Amino acid sequence: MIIAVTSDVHLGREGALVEEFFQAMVAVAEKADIIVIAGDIVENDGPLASELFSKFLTLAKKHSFFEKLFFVYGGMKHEIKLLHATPGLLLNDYCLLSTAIGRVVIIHGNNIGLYYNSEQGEHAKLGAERAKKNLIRKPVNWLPVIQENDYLILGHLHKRFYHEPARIYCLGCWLPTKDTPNDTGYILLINDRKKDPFKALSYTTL
Ligand SMILES: [Mn+2]
Repeated sequence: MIIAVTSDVHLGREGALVEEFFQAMVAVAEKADIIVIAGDIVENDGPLASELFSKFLTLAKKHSFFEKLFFVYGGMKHEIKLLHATPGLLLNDYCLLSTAIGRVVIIHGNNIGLYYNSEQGEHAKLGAERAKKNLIRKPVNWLPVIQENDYLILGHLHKRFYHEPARIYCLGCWLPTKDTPNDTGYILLINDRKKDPFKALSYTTL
């Protein structure tokens, strides 16, 4: 199984890499069995965000990947409103996949004690590790009980890293970041048949 995951596109926000995102999705869609958007696909439910979101869905239908899409809720009520107004979408608070490498749990991350902007660099890794440990110790009612062996894939921080020992992958975003270009414009591919299952693809090389 090949899972494509990305998050925090923020369609409708000034500077968001919209065309780059569209093109990258078309490029990876063929390879992927499922495409998970882990929250914050849109900035709000305003006219620009709505228009760009419709454009994305039209593109998905045209290139035959609409049926592969799965949306995980992000951190904003406006987004949920827009997603709910669109018929035929697969939506949930999380995406849980049983794969050959074990369970892969994809959530946005805003409501598990991950703080945007307060956790940078190595601290982001530690913050994510702490959040996962908390979920294991104190399960929450909107998620399956998380186990240590689960791979946890997160958005929200707008940072991109793989914390391998803790089995946590943070996805980055589609907003321009001058200082840390490594965070912007990536799609994570998880191939559960490979020895090295995680591979991040940049839109610049797709
Ligand atoms: Mn975001």
